[in-house]
Amino acid sequence: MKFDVLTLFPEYFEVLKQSIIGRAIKNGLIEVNITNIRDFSKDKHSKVDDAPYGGGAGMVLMPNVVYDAYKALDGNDNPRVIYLSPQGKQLNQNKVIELSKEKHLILLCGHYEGIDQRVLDEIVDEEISIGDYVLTGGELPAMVLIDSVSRYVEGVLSDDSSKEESFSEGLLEYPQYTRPEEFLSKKVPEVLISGNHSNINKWRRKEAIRNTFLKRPDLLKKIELSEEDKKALKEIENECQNWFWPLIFRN
Ligand code: 4FV
Repeated sequence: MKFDVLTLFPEYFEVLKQSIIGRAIKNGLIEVNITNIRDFSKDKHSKVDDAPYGGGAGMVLMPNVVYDAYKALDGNDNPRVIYLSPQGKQLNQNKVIELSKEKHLILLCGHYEGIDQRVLDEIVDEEISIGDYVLTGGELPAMVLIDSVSRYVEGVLSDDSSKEESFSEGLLEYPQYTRPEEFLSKKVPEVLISGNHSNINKWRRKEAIRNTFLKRPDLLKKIELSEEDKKALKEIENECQNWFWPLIFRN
């Protein structure tokens, strides 16, 4: 999978050379090319931004430098152009999985007040946001997208942990434990050291439902629960009732 990034701050992406993504790049599983938009400024001072027509605060990235940087990329394999912006649809696991099926993504990183609308209309296929807050630039969102999408590229993750994780089935994850068996006089749940894998899976499914019920009940509405899940959810609701009401009516 190939990522082309158009940015004014290529140094931002040095961190991608670390850890799992760094190894995936070294092993040729993914390719990340960083293009500095400023290299396409024909201005003697490498100017890339200008004041907004109509007045107002801040500066706007000029259309021609962005367009020339884009045109310099190889577009033979019909790349999908994504503009990272707060106006985009929010990135979620389903979108991540969808994008991981693409061969070539071009990620356009904004800065200042944004980019001239005419070049966006000309080259952008899709706008994606990583959340309803304003950042100083699109670089961090681009890295969030590269990291989350690369995890679905075959071979990037050593084991198939991407298959069973938060949001993979629309549920949050179950709690994890590892050695030591006792920590601050807290023991690991018995079932996890029982070796009985069907009980372990049942327990993990129930705890995933519990976490989702307590932390993201909105997700529960979006997924199809099995009869066993519904039974587990009922038990969880009752358990919550048992500690909730006494709390409310404690004298
Ligand atoms: C952003 C976001 C974001 C807006 C102005 C860059 C900044 C500046 N991008 N998800 N949230 N972008 O805040 O994607 O151009």
